[in-house]
Amino acid sequence: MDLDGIRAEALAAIEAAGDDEALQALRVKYLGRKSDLSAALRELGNLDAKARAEAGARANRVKKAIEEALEARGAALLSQRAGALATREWLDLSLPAEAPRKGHLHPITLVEADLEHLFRGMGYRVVEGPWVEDEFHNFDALNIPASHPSRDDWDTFWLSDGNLLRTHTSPVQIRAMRRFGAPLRAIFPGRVFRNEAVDATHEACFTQIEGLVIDRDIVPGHLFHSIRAILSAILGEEVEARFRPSFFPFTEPSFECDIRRGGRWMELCGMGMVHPKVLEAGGIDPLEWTGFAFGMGIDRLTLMRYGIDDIRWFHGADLRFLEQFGCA
Ligand code: FA5
Repeated sequence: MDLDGIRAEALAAIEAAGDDEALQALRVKYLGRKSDLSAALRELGNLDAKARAEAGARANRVKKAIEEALEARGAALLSQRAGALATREWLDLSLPAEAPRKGHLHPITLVEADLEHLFRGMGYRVVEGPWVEDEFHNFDALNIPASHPSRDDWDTFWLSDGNLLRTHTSPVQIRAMRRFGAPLRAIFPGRVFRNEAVDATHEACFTQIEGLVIDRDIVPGHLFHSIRAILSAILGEEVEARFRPSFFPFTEPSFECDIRRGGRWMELCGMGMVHPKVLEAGGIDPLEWTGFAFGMGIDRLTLMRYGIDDIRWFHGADLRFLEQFGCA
């Protein structure tokens, strides 16, 4: 084939090549050792000097043209691929990001956090106890032996292994006394469980915050003052609180605190001076140390704080209720 024919055919084929593999095959076909161009170059030796120089120069121009065409087509194919990739995986980094959907704290958690903050400011440490308790910590060590009728006041969820879901946060009193000894100033917030009929002010799973202060010469006045200080910090001064005598096996004397808002009284908190038997069970000498303890219902405090009429809203699935407590 003549050189012009080789060149025309090669350039047309290169222009039509669809990918790198086809281009490589064309490179071999038109520039390889067995190509027509190589054969033509080999034949140059048979020509006389002048014709050889002329034909050699022509052959080299054809070779160069083919090489350039191969390179140009290769570059074109590469930019085609890059263009396709850019279309497929297009990303505009200047667009504003979609804001993530933010959750927020549950109203009970908000009140619990405020309580913890206030108590920490008064020098209390925060201690948590287990939800699954044993009979000893939940009852016996709190001066409630098996035969004692007051055990029936707590409708207990018993577990098959003899343990139970704690019915109040008071068992943590024993754990904390044994762990830290006296003097002690601590709160124990957390979930408690009772197999109880649910209504507007009673849940089967609710949250308490227990407080325990052990020191020398503690008197009920310390207790009343502390409770009033906390309540007015959480609810504001306009809340009325009253203390009345009550009974708990683990405190003597015992009291209950009710609060009133909007004309309605609600029982909020059990409390009293720690019973000597409980101090003993906690490994603390009742002749040397005295103390007060209280157990407050955080769910009820939250009802009062936000003017909510029914405790069942807290664990219902209605997000319209919960979303009112998110920050804007
Ligand atoms: C107790 O649980 C005692 N452990 C409190 C205590 C601690 C007394 C330390 C003395 C010393 P009581 O069962 O009354 O007591 O519960 C305490 C508070 O938890 C109640 O005043 C109330 O605010 C809240 N509470 C009780 N039952 C429920 C319930 N079913 N749903 C929501 N809140 C409840």
